[in-house]
Amino acid sequence: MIASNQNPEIIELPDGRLRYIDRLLTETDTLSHTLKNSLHWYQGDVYLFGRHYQTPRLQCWYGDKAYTYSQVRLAPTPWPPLLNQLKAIVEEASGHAFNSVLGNWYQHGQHNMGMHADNEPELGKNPVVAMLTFGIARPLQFRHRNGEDRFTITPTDGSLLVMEGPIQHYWRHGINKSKKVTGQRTSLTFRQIL
Ligand SMILES: [Mn+2]
Repeated sequence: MIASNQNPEIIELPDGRLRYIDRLLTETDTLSHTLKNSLHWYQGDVYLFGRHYQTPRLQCWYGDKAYTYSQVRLAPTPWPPLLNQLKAIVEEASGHAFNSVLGNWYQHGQHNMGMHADNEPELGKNPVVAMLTFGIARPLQFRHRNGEDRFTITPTDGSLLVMEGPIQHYWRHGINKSKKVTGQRTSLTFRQIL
């Protein structure tokens, strides 16, 4: 893994902002392999509309404080050294501090992430979420709550995408299922829990 020093591309959306660094990390194969093999991945359980569902992807969670995600409480978990190292790189590149990370592992095209906003109260007023992507690129869809504005970005291997400003209030984001997907994607989404 090599961390580069690049200026981010700034994407101004109505009511939100993204910053994107295309190749923050290069030579990610070993890193990606290690993350898949060493982190504590599990099939998550979400509670929506009065029912429990298995998440259609694997997840992992590490953080200094408890976090409630889709009404499931995640207990504080110590950081493995590799994740600490990645956290430091992401903090340096984004200019924000983080104390938790939620990982997602999309093993095939039927794994997806429904449209949602990362707007839990413990993330504060304007949550900053910084996403590292490994593996194949899958489109991340953004939909404004006004029902009109849309935006799609396809974060590539080794990229960093930072969501900031009021974006979590006005926009939802998600990853669709696709029959065309030919490989696996993992992401690490760093957050600051207050
Ligand atoms: Mn999210």
